[in-house]
Amino acid sequence: MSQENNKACNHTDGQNDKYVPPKVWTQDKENGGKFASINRPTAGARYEKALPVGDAPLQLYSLNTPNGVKVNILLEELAEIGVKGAKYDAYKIDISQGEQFGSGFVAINPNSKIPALVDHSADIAGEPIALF
Ligand SMILES: N[C@@H](CCC(=O)N[C@@H](CS)C(=O)NCC(=O)O)C(=O)O
Repeated sequence: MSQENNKACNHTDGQNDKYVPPKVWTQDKENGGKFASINRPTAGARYEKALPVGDAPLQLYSLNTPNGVKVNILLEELAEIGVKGAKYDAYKIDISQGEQFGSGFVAINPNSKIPALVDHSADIAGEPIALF
């Protein structure tokens, strides 16, 4: 890694020096904005909801946001050049309705962010691999 890159990755360097996160997060005021208002200083599922699972090796849970479509674009490009292992089923996770906080989604991405993908063609200790 170059010295310049090393500096850019060093989070104790520069503007974040003075920030000390609290031991316990509390929400003392409402956030503004459509998406900021759904954020909380906690993580984890907010309600029980299993995710659908289809027959394709890859199961994609996402939405057509600029971040969300990137995985679809990659998988479509791979299909175009004949990569059989890139076959996928896609499911909509409507982040404006809080679907990223359902228990099934949180189990594959504790960050509650789309896109998330589960690879059923690979496994670690008998479990499919979740990527996010
Ligand atoms: N680099 C980010 C991009 C994902 C991201 O920010 N997704 C947004 C939508 S584009 C999201 O899921 N937001 C829902 C939320 O914050 O509750 C990640 O993968 O963690």
